[in-house]
Amino acid sequence: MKRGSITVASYLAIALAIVAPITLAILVAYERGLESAFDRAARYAQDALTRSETIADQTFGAFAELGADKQIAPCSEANIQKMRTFVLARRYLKTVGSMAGNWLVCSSLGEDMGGLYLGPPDIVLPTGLQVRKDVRLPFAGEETFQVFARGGFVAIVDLEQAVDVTVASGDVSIVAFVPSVGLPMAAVGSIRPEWFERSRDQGNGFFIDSDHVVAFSSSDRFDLGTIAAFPTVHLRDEVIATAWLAIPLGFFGASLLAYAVFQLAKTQVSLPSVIKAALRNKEFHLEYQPIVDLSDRKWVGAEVLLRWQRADGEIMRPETFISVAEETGLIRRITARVIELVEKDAGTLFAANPEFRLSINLSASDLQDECTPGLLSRLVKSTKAGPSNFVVEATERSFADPDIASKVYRELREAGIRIAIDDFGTGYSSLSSLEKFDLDFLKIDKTFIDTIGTDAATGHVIPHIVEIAKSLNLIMIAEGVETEPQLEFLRGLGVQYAQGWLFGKPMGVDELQRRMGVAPS
Ligand code: G
Ligand code: G
Ligand code: MN
Repeated sequence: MKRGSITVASYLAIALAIVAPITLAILVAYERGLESAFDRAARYAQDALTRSETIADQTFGAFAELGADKQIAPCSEANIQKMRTFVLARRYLKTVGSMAGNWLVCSSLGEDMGGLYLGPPDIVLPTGLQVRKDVRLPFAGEETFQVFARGGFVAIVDLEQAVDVTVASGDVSIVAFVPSVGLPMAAVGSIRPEWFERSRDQGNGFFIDSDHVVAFSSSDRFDLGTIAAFPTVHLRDEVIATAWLAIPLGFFGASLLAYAVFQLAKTQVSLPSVIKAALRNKEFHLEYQPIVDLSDRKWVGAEVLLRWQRADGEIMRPETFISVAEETGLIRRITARVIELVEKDAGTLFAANPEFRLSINLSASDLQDECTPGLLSRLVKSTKAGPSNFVVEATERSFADPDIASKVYRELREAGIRIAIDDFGTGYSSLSSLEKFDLDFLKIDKTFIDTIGTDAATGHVIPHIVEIAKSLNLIMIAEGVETEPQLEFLRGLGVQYAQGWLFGKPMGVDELQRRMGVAPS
């Protein structure tokens, strides 16, 4: 990624870090609000249904009780007494009685109530139940009642009690109705006719109808259903109530995230200037990891590894800064510094061991930089070493575009410096592009060495890599060898050199010097 796009990306990331948690908080608040509004409406509908079912139980219970003994005359003193005790114990029943035609003949209120004309039923339900709605009784003033009759008996109830449930606000509408005929029996508030349609034959449920939260319940014992509804303004209130909690949490999450992204972006953006300061302050040094000959374990060379120790003691690994250095062109100065540092160490190394080989890592852009061969030629001259004392390591990626790499490559060749393909097998280069170059070494990547002796899928790759190396006439160096069995396996395949913790970790030049003297031969 280029510097500019990193900055844009980090602004986007910060914006996202702020917007995402808050949006999430609002969504959560809405979900919660909706849930609690539906819960509330469902509770009202269920409450009304329970009451309605009790009323139905008491009504049908009365019919069964009064008609139980066919021997007793319906309006006998004994039966009227029975009616009285029955009503007394039934909360929703006002009166029960006996009917003839549309006349109430007698009732629990006494014989004197006989001869009250109730009028024809408003509707007769499929079950044979006659329903008279809003009936006035002479002694009850303005109050209206519902009259149910079947088989010559009548139950007079106050159905308003069914929908008289405790509610949290004055604008709740509740209706108890007969689903089979869509007949409302008792209601508070206003009910839209289409709600009956939507709630019929569906058990329990809820929906939002433009500006109302609606819940419905239906009885599985009676032809009875209830609907409760209230305006969605309450939903908004619930959402706002939840949002008061969720949004601050969202803000908190947002600021944490934004801070983290900002810090990350800052180190990314400021890394180039920190690298420049590190170059000025000489914070870079080198370590050397021995490369051994597998036939006798002799230390024949070393890979030069760059280390950056910051003022606070923190060691920065090349992975963290090489790519940024490449993007910003700072790699040129870093490579120049590496060569400068090698120049200082090389003299003593070669004096003790003239055949010793130093491998210097070059990045892909070093291989496109026309100054690189010059830098290396000067190194060869100033160390009074031969060109074969130096190897440059470049990844497969560096050779991916033969046209770009070839000029620097040719000059290095001409100077007699040898070239290794680093991390072989992990890049994307095609073999045909590698074939265009005449190279010297192939470094088998540690990921393949790790699979030796395991049954990982990539475990069978090494023999193929060895084939490729042999066909391209390349000397092999295995990287990251940690165990004797790995060493034996590689030696068996004809791999000539290796590098790894089995022989030595990266170390300072003094330690390298000292241990070279005592290395096994
Ligand atoms: O040992 P270390 O973890 O530092 O190696 C990590 C990677 O960094 C290796 O792939 C190595 O090739 C790369 N590297 C180490 N030193 C240098 C250097 O001086 N220049 C470049 N371009 N890459 C290096
Ligand atoms: O340039 P290259 O990609 O080969 O870098 C080698 C890296 O591998 C360095 O970071 C070095 O410290 C690391 N390394 C070298 N030998 C071993 C080893 O035997 N085991 C492990 N775990 N790492 C190693
Ligand atoms: Mn390397």
